[in-house]
Amino acid sequence: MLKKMLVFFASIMLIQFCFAQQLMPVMMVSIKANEGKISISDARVVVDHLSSPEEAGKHAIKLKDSTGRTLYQLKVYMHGIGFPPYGMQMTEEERKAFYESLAKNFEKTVYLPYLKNALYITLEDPNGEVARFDLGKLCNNNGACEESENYLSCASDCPLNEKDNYCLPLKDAICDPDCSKGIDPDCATKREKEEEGFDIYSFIASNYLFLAIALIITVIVAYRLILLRKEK
Ligand SMILES: [Ca+2]
Ligand SMILES: [Ca+2]
Repeated sequence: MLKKMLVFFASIMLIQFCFAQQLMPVMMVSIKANEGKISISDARVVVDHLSSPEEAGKHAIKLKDSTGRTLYQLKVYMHGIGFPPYGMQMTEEERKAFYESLAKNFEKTVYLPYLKNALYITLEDPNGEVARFDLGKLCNNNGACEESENYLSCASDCPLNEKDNYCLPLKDAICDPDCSKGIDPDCATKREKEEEGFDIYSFIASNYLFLAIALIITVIVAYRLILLRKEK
C-alpha cells in the first residue's frame, strides 16, 4: 500500500515537473476568419506551453526566416463552420468560394516557439499560403509600446513598470501595472505594507496582552492560596 502511494506521489511530482519544464516564453498566434477573409490577426510573446500538432489537420502554420526557409511548422486542424471536410478535391474557384464562405467569427489560437530569427508566419493549406503575419510587429524599437509588443518581445519599448496589456508577476522589486490586485507581490502599496507591519505588531502586542492576563491570574491564584494557608 505504502509503495503504491509513493509511486502515485512520485508520478504526480514528475507530471508537475514536466509541465513546469514546458512553461516558457512562446508565441501566441491568433488565426481569424472575418468577412470571408482568413488572416493571422495577431502574434505576441507570452509565457505558456507549446501547442501539440493536430495530426488530422491539413493546414500548417509555419515560422520562416529572411530567406523563406521554414524554421518550424505545426499541423493545425481548421475545424469550424465554413471549413469543408479534408480530402475534398477543390478547383481554384471552389477554393476561393470556400474561403469566402468562412464563418464570420472563426478564431483559433496556437502557441509556437519564440524564435528570434523568424521573420514572418504563414498559414498554408495544401495549395499554398493563405495568410501571413510580419513578426517585425513584435518590436519596432520606436519608443512606444504598441499592439503585438510587450515586455517579453520588446523590453526597449515596453518596460516592465509600464502598461503593456500583459501581466508578468515576477518577484523582482518592479510592480507590473497590468497585474490585478494581489498577483504581483511587488505591487503592494506603501499603505498595505504598513498595514502588514501593523498586523505583525498587533499580533505581538496581543501576545503580550495574553501574557499579562495570564500573569495577573497567576498572581491572584497565588495570593488566594497564601490567604487560605494563613486561615488554616
Ligand atoms: Ca514600438
Ligand atoms: Ca505588463
